[in-house]
Amino acid sequence: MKNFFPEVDKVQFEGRQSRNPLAFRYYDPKQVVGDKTMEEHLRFSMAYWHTFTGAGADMFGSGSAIRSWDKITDPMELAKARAYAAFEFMQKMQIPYFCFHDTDIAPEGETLKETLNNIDEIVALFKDLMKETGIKLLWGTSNLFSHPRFMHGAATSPNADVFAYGAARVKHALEITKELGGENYVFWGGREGYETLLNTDMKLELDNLARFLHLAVDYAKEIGFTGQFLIEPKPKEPTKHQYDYDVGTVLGFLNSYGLEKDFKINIEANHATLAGHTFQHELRLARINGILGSVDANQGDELLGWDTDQFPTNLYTTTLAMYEILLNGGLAPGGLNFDAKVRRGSFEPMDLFYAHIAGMDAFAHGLLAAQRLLETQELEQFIQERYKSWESGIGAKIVQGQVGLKELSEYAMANDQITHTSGRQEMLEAILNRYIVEA
Ligand code: XLS
Ligand code: CA
Ligand code: CA
Repeated sequence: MKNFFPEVDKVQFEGRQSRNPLAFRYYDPKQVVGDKTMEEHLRFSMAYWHTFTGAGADMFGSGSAIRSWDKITDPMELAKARAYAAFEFMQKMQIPYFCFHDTDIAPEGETLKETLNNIDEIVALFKDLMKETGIKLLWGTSNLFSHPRFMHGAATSPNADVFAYGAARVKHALEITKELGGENYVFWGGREGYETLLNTDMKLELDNLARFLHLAVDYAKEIGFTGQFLIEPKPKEPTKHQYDYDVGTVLGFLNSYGLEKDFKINIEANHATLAGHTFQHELRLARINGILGSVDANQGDELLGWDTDQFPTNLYTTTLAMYEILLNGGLAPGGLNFDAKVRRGSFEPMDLFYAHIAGMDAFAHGLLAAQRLLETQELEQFIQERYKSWESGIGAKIVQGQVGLKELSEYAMANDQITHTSGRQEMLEAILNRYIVEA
């Protein structure tokens, strides 16, 4: 294997006392936490697009990142060099999974056929590198949003030719995901939404989106792809309104179109906050509905109203996320995919290491705090006590469907002096802080 990162050896666990920025202080892959090792709980994945094709460009400036492979001018040779660099990076970081869009890995050709051939060539190289390193594919996807042909959407385009083109891409992306043993397949509706209702047939667009997803499910069955299908909600950006707005919206959509058995949800932290929810809210809603499938681990910035895709370093958030994930019984076959990019000013290759270490340690720390919180049941006991009026008396009768409005009215007449107990929010927040500090 080539050596694109000669400055770094394998990043190892050194423990809390370590001051080595190229070591893990919390993430110890083989440490057993509850019933699994950290590695099994966390199932970390690297996002190929941010870490190996992103260059730090933004609306106001071009790419700033220094990447030695970017000197290569032939597009296919560049794609191959990136693949070698990516597997070297993941190996050194002890990251067991990766995710990619078809367009991340190979250049676009003159024709659809040529584009798919370019992708296939890199897929063959991935296959070898995966075999050599043991690194696996968490999920594959097709990018149906960057190219101008998708300006009005893909599955929801007013132009049926675009629907057909998108279908061809998904067909191929499913085939390569299967070829690489991908454990999931993601749909993020990048341009599946609208800019204005003045030009939009919303009913036809939603029906077509459902048709598109049904076609994918049918084709997966046909070729024997058994990975989990995931939808990744996002409320806006790039479109003003995205049809996969948030978990609640996607849940309703899946149920209305008979897709609920075939899909789970890939929740991205920054998309949750863009939708005006906490990350924990989205995880909770998916979990209690049995559709929490996977996570795009990142964070937004409270002061910026867009999708900043920052590395997750907020322990409060990672702890609450891991709490939901543990209550979900884990994420497998999903995982924690770092859909995160280093800041434009963090332009050196070393920053890729520091960023992933920060994210992995933040989630490992969160896992330890959450596991402890579940073991002591401090929160769960409080919640159980808070809802105890539902376990007996009138509460139990309501739950069991034994009373109607008439009986409830009679009960209320005789019990109209209501007593409450405190919600103790501040006390609970202090308890949570204690678990995080002590983990
Ligand atoms: C963009 C999305 C995208 C999906 C995969 O905001 O996060 O990267 O995860 O298409
Ligand atoms: Ca994402
Ligand atoms: Ca994002």
